[in-house]
Amino acid sequence: MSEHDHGDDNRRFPTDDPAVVTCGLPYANGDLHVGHLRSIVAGDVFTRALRSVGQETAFVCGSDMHGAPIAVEAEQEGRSPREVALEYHETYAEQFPQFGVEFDNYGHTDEPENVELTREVVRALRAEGHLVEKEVKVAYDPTTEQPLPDRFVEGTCPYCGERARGDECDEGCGRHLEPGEIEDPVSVATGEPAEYRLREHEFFRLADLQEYLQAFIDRLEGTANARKQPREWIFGDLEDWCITRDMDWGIDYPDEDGGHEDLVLYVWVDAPVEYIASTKQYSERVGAEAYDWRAVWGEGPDPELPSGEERGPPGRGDIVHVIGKDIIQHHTVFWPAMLRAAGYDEPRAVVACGWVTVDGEGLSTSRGRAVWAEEYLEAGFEPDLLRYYLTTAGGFQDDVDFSWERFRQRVNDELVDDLGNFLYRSLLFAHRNYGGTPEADVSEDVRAAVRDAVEQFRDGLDGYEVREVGDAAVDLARFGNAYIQNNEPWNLDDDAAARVIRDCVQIAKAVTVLAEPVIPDTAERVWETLDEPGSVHDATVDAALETPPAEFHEPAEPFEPVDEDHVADLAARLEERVAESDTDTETDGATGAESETEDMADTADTDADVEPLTQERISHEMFQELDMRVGRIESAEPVEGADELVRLEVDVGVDRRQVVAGLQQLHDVDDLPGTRVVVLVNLEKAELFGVESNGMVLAAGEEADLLTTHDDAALGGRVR
Ligand code: B3M
Ligand code: ZN
Repeated sequence: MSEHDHGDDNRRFPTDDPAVVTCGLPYANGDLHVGHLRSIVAGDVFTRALRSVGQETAFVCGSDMHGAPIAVEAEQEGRSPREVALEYHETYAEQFPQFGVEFDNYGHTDEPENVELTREVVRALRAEGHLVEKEVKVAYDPTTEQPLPDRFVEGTCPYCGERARGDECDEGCGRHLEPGEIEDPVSVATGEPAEYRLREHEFFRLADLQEYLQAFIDRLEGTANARKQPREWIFGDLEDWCITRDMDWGIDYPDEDGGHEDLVLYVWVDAPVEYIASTKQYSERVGAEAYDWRAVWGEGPDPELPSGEERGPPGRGDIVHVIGKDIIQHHTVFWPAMLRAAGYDEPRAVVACGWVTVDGEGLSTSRGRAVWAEEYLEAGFEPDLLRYYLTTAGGFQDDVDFSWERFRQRVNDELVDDLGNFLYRSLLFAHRNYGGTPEADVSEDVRAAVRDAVEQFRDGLDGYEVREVGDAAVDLARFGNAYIQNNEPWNLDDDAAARVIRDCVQIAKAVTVLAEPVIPDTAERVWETLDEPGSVHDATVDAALETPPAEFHEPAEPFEPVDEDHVADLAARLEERVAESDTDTETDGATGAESETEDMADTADTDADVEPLTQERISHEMFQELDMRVGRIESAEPVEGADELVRLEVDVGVDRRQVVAGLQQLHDVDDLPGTRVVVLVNLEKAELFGVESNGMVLAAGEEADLLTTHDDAALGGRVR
């Protein structure tokens, strides 16, 4: 078992059941950019990796056609939402494969399969008694007399006070907002203040599923953010969720009783159902013997079973959702509640990635601060390079920064110098001197190194850490480079040289197999050089230790270095675009809502994984001023009204301290008591959300890994 962040009871892949990997559906209202590509490529890498450990799996997605964002865009263009959405959908369907993303099915939410399945789910929710009708305040445009759902209205977030758009506090606390919640609503179309009027809507009583969700979240696998963040909601008051909207564009609310003909379903009802619909389409195309969607998703609504209580234990399909971290709530609260109530199986894992920033600042399509899919391809770069960058630039939950210069550096240092160089020099040596794989046995050391790399790859997969999957191949190639260097086969006699080269060819083959998920095109070319039968796509990790062909072709350099001037041009173009859009928005009178991230620009070309080391030194005296003590957490509870903060009581031997720490999203609050920690006790006091914090608990990295002691240092003992 690995040390990664998956519970000990995780089953390892492959399982005996078919799996499905899904990616968050892109809204069909804008061009694809690196932000979309990060999670979509990750889904593709994850799927390929699953297949290479022998897991049967489907990989599905689709375009999200409904919802206010598309209706807004269509209105601005004076076209119908369907027309606009279909156009984007077709572009996406074409562009994903250009990045090596091979969905088994790419559908869209406006297709009949999804419409039908969605309505069936809603009918099941009603049959199970989970729907209630309520009057709510809905924003209205007083001039046009039109209701203003979701993105048609902007205002202030009632939770954090930031500017918010419709159903989402996208610049502040990130919460989902219910209709009527936004304060000081303004119509997006007219810029005029909106009014609130009472309207009748359908609500899903999530509290009915609360007990189920509490057990579900304990079982859920995936990244820590997806497993921890929802606990706050699931263990708090689960409010009713409004599932209808006053709009024309969307799936009609299945209104058998009449009175609600004018309502459509909220986009977040039908969007995730496309995961099922898309799997079903795939299954129907290849036949249920080849892949049965019901084996993954379960039986679905059962008309014979009117009451949820009679439902059996929850089914557990091997369903893995790969998403962006902004939609964790939808995938860990609303969606599993819908699935459960409708008799479908629940997700096994939710894997949520961080943002992509560009040159150290938030990606912003409206401000031109984005790298577009089309732009990248037009610049003539191989898709593999960007796949590698996005997959391995940081931990999956971390934000990853893209800059053209950093792109050049990483491609040239890691892909060209490490991976490419190893493959090229070892296969060229083998080809020139032996015409292929020399006859010799692979050494035990090299076998062990290959086995370790395979284990690293598997651990990455089982721990839902896509970067590790990518790193396994590059790390092994680095080992290979060092191996050649240390053994100097060019100075050895024939027999000894043959043994070293035999080892290197084996490493090269293993690297190729392990690299396939991240850089499939390159891996395929090397596979062909090796004259291996079939496609590396179909090879499993077992092939890493199988003997390569005795004869193979002369290799070519696997990667071309990225040229400095080329990326400088691209960077300049990007900068210009942002500057132009800044002057545009300034003349519009808009405020710089993203200015808080501006000072990060200086760090843009440093390593996105790790902060650079501080250069200025401090004196020993200064260090002595930090009074750090061994402590033990005695109690922990969430701070009311704060998403991240926990109030801790910490015993520091000579005193008991109340400390407020940002641990709520990253740790099980209930598990904290008993943990030994290191506390900075002479930090000035602070007040957070009305709670005094008297000290600081030390933690490392993005996941707030708590610093502890390993033997039994006494409480209150000084840390030096
Ligand atoms: N269409 C896009 C987003 O909010 C949204 C995802 C749907 S996934 C079911 O990231
Ligand atoms: Zn907010």
